[in-house]
Amino acid sequence: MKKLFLPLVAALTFASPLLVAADRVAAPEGAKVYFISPTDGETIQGPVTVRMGLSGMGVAPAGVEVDKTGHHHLLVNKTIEEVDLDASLPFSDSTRHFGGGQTQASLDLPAGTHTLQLLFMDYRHISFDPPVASDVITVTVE
Ligand SMILES: [Cu+2]
Repeated sequence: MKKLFLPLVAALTFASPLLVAADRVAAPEGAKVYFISPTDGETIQGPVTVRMGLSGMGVAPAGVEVDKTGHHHLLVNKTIEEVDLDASLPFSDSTRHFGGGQTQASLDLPAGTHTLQLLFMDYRHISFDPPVASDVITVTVE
């Protein structure tokens, strides 16, 4: 057991991050993701309608591997600097996936000021290289 276990741990510890990092798919040149709505600084009443724009790439559902496609992710009160871009993005209220290929969503946010950022990722929920991410916008929900 010991003989088998130690090399396995060593392999996972040292090899795994390198393999994942090397595995990031290159983003097509000029690929862009951006908010159609809301706009930066907007004040909103009720649910926030998020319309996600994309150019230079196409949308495909999660799990479907097609060249130059991926699906939208929305970071709520979080930015890509706080995300491990080499790993599959976790599913949470602050890291939302639109794995069905949605380009629009209705978001219930508590009253107050929130930041939003779009991050377009591949069929495995892993970032492209360089990341295809929008500007960070700030919205106020009344
Ligand atoms: Cu995803």
